[in-house]
Amino acid sequence: MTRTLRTQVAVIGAGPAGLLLSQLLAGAGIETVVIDRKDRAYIEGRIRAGVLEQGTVDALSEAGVGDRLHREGLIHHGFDLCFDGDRHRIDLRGLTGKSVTVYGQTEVTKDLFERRFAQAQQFFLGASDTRPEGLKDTRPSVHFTHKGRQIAVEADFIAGCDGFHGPSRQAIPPEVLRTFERVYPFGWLGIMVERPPVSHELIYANHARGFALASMRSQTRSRYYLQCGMQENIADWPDERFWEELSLRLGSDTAASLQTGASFEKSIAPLRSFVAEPMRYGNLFLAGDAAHIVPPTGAKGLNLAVADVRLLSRALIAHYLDHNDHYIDTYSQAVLSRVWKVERFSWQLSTLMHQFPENSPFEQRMQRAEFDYITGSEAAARSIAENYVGLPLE
Ligand code: RFL
Ligand code: PHB
Repeated sequence: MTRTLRTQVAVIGAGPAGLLLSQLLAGAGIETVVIDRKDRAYIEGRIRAGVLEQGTVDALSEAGVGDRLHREGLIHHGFDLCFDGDRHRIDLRGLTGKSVTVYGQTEVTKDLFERRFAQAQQFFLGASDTRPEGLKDTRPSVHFTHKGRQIAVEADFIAGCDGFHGPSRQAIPPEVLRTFERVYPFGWLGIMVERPPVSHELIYANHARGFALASMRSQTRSRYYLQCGMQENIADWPDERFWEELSLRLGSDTAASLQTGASFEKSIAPLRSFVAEPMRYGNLFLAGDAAHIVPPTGAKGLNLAVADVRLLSRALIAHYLDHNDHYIDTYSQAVLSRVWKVERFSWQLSTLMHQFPENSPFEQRMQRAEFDYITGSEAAARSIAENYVGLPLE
């Protein structure tokens, strides 16, 4: 027998997009039910993003989950680009007046979960076979199995915040949905280590052996990435090999300060640019990775998900509180206009900073010329900086 529940907004996905949307709507007195296929510990442990734009920090603060972020987040006023050993600082604050905050996605989701649980949010975690249905109806619904029971959640709207592989985007008929994609011919091999970072700011390096990134989560915990082949196996990357390769790519001056140790997480992520249009179909709205993916080079994925949710929450709040559907009707268009700009930046920085197997000497010279332009022109550096700190919401 199916148990049927009724809510205002059914949210599929309890990643940062779904949790924040639920939290923002709760602040306006709008009821949500959140459904995810994974459990809380799994979601909180998923190591991903590390850099938050000011707009993301503001959104989390407004949602009432900014306390620990303000206490523990590291404010960064710049970062380094390094090309064939030449290192250049992008002075974010000097060029834009803004900064970014280093605070892990794991911590963002922990803060959001804690808040949603404290407010007795209705969650169905560990759900399987989730299916959004009746998207063009006035009462769409989400069906799934939870602890062996069939559940149907009837809602006014469904928010598809279920990431790249989730069912929401797939529920949009193929003749309506248009997708755009670029898959990069390499991945990122990432490790986490309980050691102080090699530098107090992030370093993005393009070396003849491939890209490297020196990042961090705190003053004592570092996150490093190496460009690697798509077919590579983690088992072929014992820590010693990782440190050796990272030292080569960062260059001897930087590597001299590198504190190595045993990694406690190691994974390979593919790099992809992807956009699905439109982001609304009937009463289904897509937000975050469900609608778009950026390669991680610009640190934009989580920030983009938060920006979507800010616009979606505004649209739903205007619908319920002001009986105004203007923002609902313009949601897809407004979000996509910003999404494409962020896609462009992430693609540009990825193209500049990686070794592409297919690159001819011409493309290599183009990369070098672009790096020299950025380091020699304040206008070019400011363009990088204004994108990195985050474009305005609209
Ligand atoms: P998420 O986080 O993927 O959450 C989606 C949720 O939906 C659930 N789900 C389902 N639920 C029910 N039924 C189903 N059938 C379902 N299928 C899936 C999933 O379990 C999950 O809980 O998407 P969301 O919320 O849109 O958030 C997006 C971000 O997670 C993502 O964009 C970032 O992590 C990307 N990213 C980075 N973003 C940044 O802003 N700054 C960074 O520094 C940064 N670094 C990164 C990154 C992503 C990385 N990887 C591994 C892809 C570094 C890496 C290595
Ligand atoms: C990270 O710390 O995981 C990180 C930082 C910057 C990026 C991507 C990932 O551009």
